[in-house]
Amino acid sequence: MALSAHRISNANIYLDGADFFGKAEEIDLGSVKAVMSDFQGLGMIGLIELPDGFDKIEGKINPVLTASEGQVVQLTLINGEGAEHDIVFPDQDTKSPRVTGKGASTTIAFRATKSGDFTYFCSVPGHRLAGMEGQFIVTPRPSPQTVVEADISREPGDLPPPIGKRDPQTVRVDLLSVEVEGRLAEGTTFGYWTFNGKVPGPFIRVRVGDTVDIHLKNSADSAMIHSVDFHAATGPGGGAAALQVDPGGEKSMTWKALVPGLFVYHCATPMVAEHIANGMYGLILVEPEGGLPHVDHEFYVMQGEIYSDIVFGQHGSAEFSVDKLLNERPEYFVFNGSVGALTKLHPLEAKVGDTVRIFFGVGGPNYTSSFHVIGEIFDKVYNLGGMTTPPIEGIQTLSVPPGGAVITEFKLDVPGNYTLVDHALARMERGLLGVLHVEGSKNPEIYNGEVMPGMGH
Ligand SMILES: [Cu+2]
Repeated sequence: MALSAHRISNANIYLDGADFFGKAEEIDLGSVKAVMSDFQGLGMIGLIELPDGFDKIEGKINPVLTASEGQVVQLTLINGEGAEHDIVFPDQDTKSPRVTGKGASTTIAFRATKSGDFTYFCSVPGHRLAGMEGQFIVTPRPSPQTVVEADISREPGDLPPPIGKRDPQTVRVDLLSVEVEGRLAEGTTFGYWTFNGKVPGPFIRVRVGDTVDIHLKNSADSAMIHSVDFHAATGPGGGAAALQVDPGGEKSMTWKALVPGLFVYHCATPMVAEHIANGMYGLILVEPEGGLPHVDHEFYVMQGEIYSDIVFGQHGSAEFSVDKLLNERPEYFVFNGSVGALTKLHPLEAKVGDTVRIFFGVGGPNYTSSFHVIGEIFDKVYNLGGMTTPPIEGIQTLSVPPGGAVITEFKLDVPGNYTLVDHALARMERGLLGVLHVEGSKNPEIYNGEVMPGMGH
């Protein structure tokens, strides 16, 4: 077993081959101890503890540390005995302060700038010779072809057709967790974690009474464990208790859809908020018996926050910031994963006279949306995504919490552009905007005025 540091920009240290999910755990690696501290809570600091006599190790294997090129590595070194120690990564130009005395510790963070097979060691004279030395492997960045500005935004029309009338059955659902560098905004990319390569994940559609046969695969080039929690499922973790999947692995289970409604699903691997913030959320509709009334268009929209290390609008390759996440200070708010996803890239399209239904959910992970379509009134609303009570009618703005959803329906009477917003409108300035473009004949009886350029047109 080796201590390996996968993508620890937020100080996660993962132990290859150790099943540590869900608990803080001490794992004895023989000569070196790795302590997962406060694993489910804030910080998730991995500790390397040097027990008594560590510097007398002869011929014993020191932990192999791994990271990917460009990633931030954070380590805490704890002194297990009285002598002075430090840890040096000479090829990364990094050296910790010395720690003196039992229990003393130091934390260092550095970016793994070079890829290759390197060593780390203690620079106190004689300690390296005595065995305080280990391997530090930095895997190269993926080739540039895989980090072009991929459009990770799911199109709002990308959802399966209605189920309608049929008997309950078993429905196989395949999800693939993929970590991908994608376009966050013009000139800015972000390291997304996704279901099936897009944000939000695929829209899943079943009917009440169906059994979902979920198969979750984790891409072999993932750095993280991933999982899925269905809010539509009844049982531990909404499935996540049975569906924690290592990179390259696959797990499956079945669960029965007992209650109709629109539900969120999301990755539930610690730090859960990070996995959600990086894009791992989607919606599952459990249709009531007989299905929903016919409409002309159905759209799939989800809201989320992006906690990038670089500020809103700054160009470059943005990395996730755990500090901003924990302080609930997102740089970006987005519909369908990126700035412009529902304006420039994939606007919603309809015609005068059409009826539309928007399946709207909030991945979050932290902010409640005040969902509103400027220039429209929701004729019918399945509030909070519930479908066992009649819809409410004639609604302007909907409060949709993180991990919550809503179904809205309305008819289009007047041509023009209708703007999808969170009516906490400061978020529009951080990227949260969508457009429903409606073509057709004017309807002066309902709206009679000259629309100014750029204003709803
Ligand atoms: Cu995940």
